[in-house]
Amino acid sequence: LHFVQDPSSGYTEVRGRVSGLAPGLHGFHIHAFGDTTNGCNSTGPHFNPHNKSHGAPVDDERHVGDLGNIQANKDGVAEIFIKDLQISLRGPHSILGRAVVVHADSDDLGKGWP
Ligand SMILES: [Cu+2]
Ligand SMILES: [Zn+2]
Repeated sequence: LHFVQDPSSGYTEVRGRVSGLAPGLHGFHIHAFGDTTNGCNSTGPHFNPHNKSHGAPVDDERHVGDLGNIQANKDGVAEIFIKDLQISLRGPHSILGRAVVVHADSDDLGKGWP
């Protein structure tokens, strides 16, 4: 995965590909800590510097780390192209040193799952 931020617009692009997935939707988040020694557990909660509720990437009420779902094709490959205004590569919203987590399950985008 590549993360590139446009300094004028503030948009951060996430581009790349994840393979080895089950076909379908998978939650895709930035978690608070870059510690993967105990799998997903040691990466902490979704990166949430403003103490908001979980949501969809397009929602105002969302965690900064809420990047929604990625979709794997029948070969288990997800092509990723996300543009997001909340994650950043510097400042208080910086995701540097944190973890990118791809979940086995889909993210319901705040409609009932943390
Ligand atoms: Cu997550
Ligand atoms: Zn969240």
